[in-house]
Amino acid sequence: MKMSFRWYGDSDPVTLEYIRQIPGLEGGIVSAVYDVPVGEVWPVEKIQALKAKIEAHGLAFDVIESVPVHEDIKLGKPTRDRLIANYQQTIRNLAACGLKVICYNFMPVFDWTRTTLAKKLADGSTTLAFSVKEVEEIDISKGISLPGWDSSYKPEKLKALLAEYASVDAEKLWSHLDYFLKAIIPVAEEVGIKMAIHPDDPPRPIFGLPRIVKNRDDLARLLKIVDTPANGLTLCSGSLGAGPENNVEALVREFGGEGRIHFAHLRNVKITPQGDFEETAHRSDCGSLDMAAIVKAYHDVGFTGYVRPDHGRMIWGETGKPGYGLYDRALGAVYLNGLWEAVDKFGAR
Ligand code: DNO
Repeated sequence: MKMSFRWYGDSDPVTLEYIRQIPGLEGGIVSAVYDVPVGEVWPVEKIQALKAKIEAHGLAFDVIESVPVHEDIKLGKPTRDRLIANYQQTIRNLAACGLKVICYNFMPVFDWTRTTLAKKLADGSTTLAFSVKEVEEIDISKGISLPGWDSSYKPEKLKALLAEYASVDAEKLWSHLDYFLKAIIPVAEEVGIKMAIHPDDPPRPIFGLPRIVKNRDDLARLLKIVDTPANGLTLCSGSLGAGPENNVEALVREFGGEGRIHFAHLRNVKITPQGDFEETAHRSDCGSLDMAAIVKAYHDVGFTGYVRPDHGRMIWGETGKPGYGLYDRALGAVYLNGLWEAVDKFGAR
């Protein structure tokens, strides 16, 4: 596996100067072009400028997270054909610049969702948490008051968007994903890009919006739509692992064994049977997931793709983008590389 690290560009308080000091980042930086509106083509010049900046710090740039999918595509609106053509062109442009993997998601309206951005833990660190009850109590039709999303949509825009989704149930959303994949995967295949869909986080419908990439059967169905390696997964242990029915290690063995995982997000969560969870340090004994067993599963299936330590807690007084501080993610990268090195050198009993 190739360890990588997410960087949010020039506005990220975690700088490339700091990131390069983390040992073992063979997979380099995971980033994106952030100043092109969703749905428009990413110009080659912008991709190249980003790549040059990253490479100037001695780091590789192979993985994009994410090229966002416009809501009109998820809604199946007539405008989708133009937007899909733009997405295809962005794939071509990224390939022309030497990128290898594109992470994206197909979650309606909201990407990852939490109810608390800074839950205080016993050791004084803070972390992201999700409560089913709290999310059910949020009335987003009155305007949004959701941690991390407050300023993303004006209330009227959100209301209109939710109204449009009223007629999109899970099967409709599947048909829109089907249409999208059949259009973009052949392009990705032709130019040598691996598409890697990120699962829904948390893996359950929220605010009445369908979510269709949340468990083993969804992943299997999705991969069959275009049954070729270019149609692959970002297997996020924390997103899928927040679903009590999901066994992440088994998912790695099944889909990694079939060569369909191109990007692994590794983080730990402490979950309850009701679906509540909080994010923990990466170590196995801090959360509900056995990270050592998951890393071993990747090793056993001969995984050669990209990995990144996913969200970390906020520790040592750090402030910044929730989940994306430097310290806990750096500890995660080193811990996960250590697990890999141990399995690699000594096998596991
Ligand atoms: C959360 C991330 C997600 C991910 C997107 C991919 O921290 O893992 O926001 O980047 O879902 O499109």
